[in-house]
Amino acid sequence: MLWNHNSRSVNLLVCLVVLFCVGLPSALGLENVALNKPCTASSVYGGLGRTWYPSQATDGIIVGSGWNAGRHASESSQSWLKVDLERVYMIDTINLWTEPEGKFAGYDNDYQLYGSLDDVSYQLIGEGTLVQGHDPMDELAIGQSFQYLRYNVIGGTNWANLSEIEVYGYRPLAMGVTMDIMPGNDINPVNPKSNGALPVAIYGTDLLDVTQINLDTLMLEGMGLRERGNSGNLGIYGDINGDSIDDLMLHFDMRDLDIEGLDDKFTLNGRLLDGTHLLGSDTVRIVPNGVAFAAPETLAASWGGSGAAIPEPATLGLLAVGGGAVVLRRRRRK
Ligand SMILES: [Ca+2]
Ligand SMILES: [Ca+2]
Ligand SMILES: [Ca+2]
Repeated sequence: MLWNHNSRSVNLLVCLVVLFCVGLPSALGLENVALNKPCTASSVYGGLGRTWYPSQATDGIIVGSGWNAGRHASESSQSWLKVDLERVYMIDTINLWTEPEGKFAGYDNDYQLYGSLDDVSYQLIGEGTLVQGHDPMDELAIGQSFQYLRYNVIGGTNWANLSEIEVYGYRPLAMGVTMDIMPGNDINPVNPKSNGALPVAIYGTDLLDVTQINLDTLMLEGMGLRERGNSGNLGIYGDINGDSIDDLMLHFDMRDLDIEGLDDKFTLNGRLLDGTHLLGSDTVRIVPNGVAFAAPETLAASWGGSGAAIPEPATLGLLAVGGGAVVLRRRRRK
């Protein structure tokens, strides 16, 4: 039976249910989460006295305001528009609009719509044809979580264009963070029996102000934060990768490491002060007993605020709905 041999799966399932009951508002709470979000495009038409900017595809205006690539697209020479929702949203539906009026009525775009969590790996989530004037809108049911959407025009008689993309989603489920276990060490050796502290850096970005992270919520494979000495400080803020944006340096308490089911990926969960879930991950190498593990004092010294470049921040680790649920995992009591 499931909860006899794998209580972790049950915990996750319970957390998922809790998340859906508590975390997701009713359908009445749906809003256009693409409104005024940043867009980029493969090309932009700037003729006839005006420019059809990518940003006009998320300005909330359908008639007479949209992006135009200024070219015909084809399967082998596609034009695209990309929207960054700036957070991962659970998306219910997406409405795609071409011009409902205008002098090119009847001209069309064949499109494919893609979604992505990390702007690297994209998944096809819809396709169709938008016909100016005659059939200007497609409503696509999505039911998945994404941060990035890419509208690819793959053919049609009209220049590649999009008047508006409306993305109806729930409040942000999660935001990916770039983190580094043992900054300065590419291997990240972890002795699961250690009673020490595991140093972790979370890198600030234009989107992530690390001072807005709720430190009490951070959990890494069962570990919470360890106070630094007797200072009462749980984290130190400073720029450690030299990009002039403050980062957050933390010590996780190895005594709380959840040893059951340990593998070579450590996942970080937490929340911002506004409740947004944070998710990140980094790989580690589990090493046997007896391998020296740096004491917190040594690691603190090695950080020293030198601003030295850190070589290998982890690639963005994102888990969509399931990952968000892990946030609710309880800290193990000793
Ligand atoms: Ca528009
Ligand atoms: Ca590292
Ligand atoms: Ca930085």
